[in-house]
Amino acid sequence: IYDSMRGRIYPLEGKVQLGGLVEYSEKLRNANRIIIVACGTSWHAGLVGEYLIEEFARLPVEVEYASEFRYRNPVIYENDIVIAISQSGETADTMAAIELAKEKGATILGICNVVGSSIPRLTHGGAYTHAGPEIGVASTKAFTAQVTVLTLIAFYAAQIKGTLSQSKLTSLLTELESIPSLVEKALATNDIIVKIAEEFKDSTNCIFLGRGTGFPVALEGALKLKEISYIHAEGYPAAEMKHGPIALIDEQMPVIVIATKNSSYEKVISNIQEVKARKGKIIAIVTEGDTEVKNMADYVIEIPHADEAFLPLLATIPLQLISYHIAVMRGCNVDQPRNLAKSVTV
Ligand code: F1P
Repeated sequence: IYDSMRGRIYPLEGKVQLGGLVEYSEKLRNANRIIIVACGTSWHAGLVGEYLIEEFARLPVEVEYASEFRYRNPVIYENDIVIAISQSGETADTMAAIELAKEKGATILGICNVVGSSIPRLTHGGAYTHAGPEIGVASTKAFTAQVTVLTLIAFYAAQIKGTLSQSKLTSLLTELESIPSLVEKALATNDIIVKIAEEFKDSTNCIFLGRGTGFPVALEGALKLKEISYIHAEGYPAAEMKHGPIALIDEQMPVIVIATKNSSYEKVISNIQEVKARKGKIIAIVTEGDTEVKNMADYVIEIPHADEAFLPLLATIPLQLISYHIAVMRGCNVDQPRNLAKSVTV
């Protein structure tokens, strides 16, 4: 199905291809729920998918760790759509979660990177991300590619369900075309990130905060730092900080905050103030030209302005670069981190 569908263009103004997923538009129209199953970085992409699909298509989404889902006897209905996300296409827990959902009669769609891997063969249909081979163990470009597909699914489902005005959809699709050049600009933050990495490379802990889709981005930023730099890091929804992690903040604690100009901007500013009041060090990812956060933060990393729907695609890049530079400065092998396997097949 994947290959036979490649090249089909869904009528999102003729601009968007979603591989074999377009075969399932009727299922999508009639589904009461989407369940996303994945592990690790792919699970974080799934969370972004939840926020965007619920926001745009008003379709309930649950995001499950495949390793829990497969063992916990979950409720699965025949008209559920299960989306399995996997870079390698070989993750054992994700495969077992698919088998379980299939037994219950759900429709299984896949988002995978490795063409010809096992998971696409287990699904009814899906889309390949075609992000190219991930040379390193830790998923990076596969993550942004997965998020791109999920963003498109959110737009697609919104169009099918009629939950988004044509003018909003058109403006999002127009902006979508500028994302590659905005990503280039986000990559140009490299120089300031080298300085930040130099200052924080010897940290033993780090907190990542974000709201809305900035929250899964924060989780992913923390995972990358753990995976390749071996620094203990936690990602939190910014407002959850006061329910525990705030106790950890002192002058030694770097706090990386996604503070771009979007619907949660004002609330994030108050979270930054809470950290500053406890002498934490703020590294803020801000929208180009921001002055308010700049006055409060120890460091700012400016990324270009874009609709909130595209925030995860842009804000992820500096976080990946921070982990990369810190890891290199600490002498870690960024491609082959200790104890990690590219495909977790057991
Ligand atoms: C999931 C994953 C990766 C992580 C590492 C171990 O793999 O947790 O996110 O970076 O490589 O496996 P996948 O199902 O997306 O291939």
